Amino acid sequence: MARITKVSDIQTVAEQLGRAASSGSFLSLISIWKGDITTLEVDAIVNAADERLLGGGGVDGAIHKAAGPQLLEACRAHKGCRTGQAKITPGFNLPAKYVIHTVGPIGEKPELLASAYRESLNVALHNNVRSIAFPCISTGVFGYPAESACSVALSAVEEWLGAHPNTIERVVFCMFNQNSLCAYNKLVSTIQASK
Ligand code: AR6
Repeated sequence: MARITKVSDIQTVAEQLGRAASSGSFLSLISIWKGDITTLEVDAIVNAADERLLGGGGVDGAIHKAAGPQLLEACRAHKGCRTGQAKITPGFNLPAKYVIHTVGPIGEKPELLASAYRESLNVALHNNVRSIAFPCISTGVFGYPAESACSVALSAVEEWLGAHPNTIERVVFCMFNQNSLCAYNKLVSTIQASK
């Protein structure tokens, strides 16, 4: 069994930067964390699925494997999910309580990618989720370049959190490879410099 990481053990970006961000500010609500999303103990992890919601490779395959076969049954009941939308299931054997399944675009389509982040957060809000972890949606099999995907992801989440204060307490951006981690860190430095 892989080691489980609790959200309370993950530093916020504000903490990582060693700066006193006012509570509720964007940098105090987000974390950049490197590792396997299936090992995170958060209220919800997000799955980068496809429109059929029947499992697949990449993070989708890893989540189904760790959650167990009940996840596929729960997904079937949803009868698919449109690109840019999101659906929720229990997490079954995962340390996360829920899985929010979203479908990112194939290729570089920023509006649909932003929608996948926003709709996942909307579904989270309606299910009283306080902590949520995202993988780098669309940047694997779906071929979205990591740097531009990170930029869309951070803007969409910042905008959503700004519009929904005092709701979700932590958004973890889960990086599985060095490429995505570098892209995120670069962007966070830019955000930090501009605030
Ligand atoms: N934890 C966190 N991130 C991961 C993990 C993991 N265990 N495994 C991979 N990643 P991808 P997509 C990262 O291809 O591009 C599936 O077959 C990976 O390094 O999983 O949205 C679905 O069924 C990359 O940065 O998703 C769809 O058919 C990111 O997750 C299709 O792939 C996304 O890569 C969706 O493609």
